Amino acid sequence: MAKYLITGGAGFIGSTIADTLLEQGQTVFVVDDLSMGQVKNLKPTDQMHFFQHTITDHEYMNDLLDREKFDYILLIGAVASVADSIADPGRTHAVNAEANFNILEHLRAAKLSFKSLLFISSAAVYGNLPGVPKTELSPVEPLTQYAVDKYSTERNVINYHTLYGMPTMAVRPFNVYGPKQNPKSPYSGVLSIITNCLLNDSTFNQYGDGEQIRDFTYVTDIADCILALLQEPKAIGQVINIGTGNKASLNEVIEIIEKIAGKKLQRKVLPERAGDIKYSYGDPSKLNNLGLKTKVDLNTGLKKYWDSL
Ligand code: UD2
Repeated sequence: MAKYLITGGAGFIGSTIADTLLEQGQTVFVVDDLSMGQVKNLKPTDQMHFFQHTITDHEYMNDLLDREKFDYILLIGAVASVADSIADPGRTHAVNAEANFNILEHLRAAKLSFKSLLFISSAAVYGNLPGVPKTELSPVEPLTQYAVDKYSTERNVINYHTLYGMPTMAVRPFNVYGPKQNPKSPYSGVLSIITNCLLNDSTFNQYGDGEQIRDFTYVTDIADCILALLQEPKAIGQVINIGTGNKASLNEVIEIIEKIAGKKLQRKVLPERAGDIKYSYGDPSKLNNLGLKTKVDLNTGLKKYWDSL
């Protein structure tokens, strides 16, 4: 059995991955400052080691890496929202860029060996340039601090493979949804905000005309692909989109959820949000060519998500 480090492991995606690893009998170390993550997301088993700490404490992270000698490292801890990064670019940079750079650089300088490291970048790096679906070779246009930091860390992660031979990789998930996404923050993913509004009969603030396009991807699909990629030698040194390859407008998604919930969403239409991307969906061929693909379609995923609430 192997030893995994998950930064941000108490959060939405990180804790979903941790659940799967614990089921496999692996040992999981989580570092999370609980700014978005929640202790209740973590299964309290002997194999789970939780440290409530910020990844921006470089000395702390370096000591942990030296001491524990992880087999696999998952860099998931992040200011997870585009809007949040616009509100606080300084903190975003410290968490999403500097903390990850410190980890990479410490692994190199201290000559720590590990089996593989995966960084969760984002489809947000593609920005608003024309040309969809996005492939990994599409030009990038990081429009916000969130996207800039995701892109720069992604480059570092790949360069530490090409320059120093480290077994690293990065993925660009499209919009992730599903159980455990924290709806309390106004900066949470749109689907958790919508379901929360439906449950509480509160009004949903819709930014723009609702015709923005996204590829909504179910969280267990993201988790399964990530865990498979960690074991895939062909993924080393690569940047890989993770998405379904299907697209839906916000209006379409709302229509599906309304049917599932059996009620209408009250909406207030506001101007488009600064830094927002209009059309975001990708081509998952590179993932598929490695024998991996998402399994949960939007109708099934939204039903599963609604039933979990
Ligand atoms: C999401 C992820 C981000 C990144 C990216 C990759 C979240 C919070 N953000 O950014 O981490 O990986 O996808 O593609 O999951 N909207 C409303 N009302 C609201 C909230 C959102 O109308 O209350 C709109 C928003 O203006 C946008 C769309 O819904 O057009 C999706 O917004 P989002 O914040 O869920 O995600 P996005 O695509 O900015």
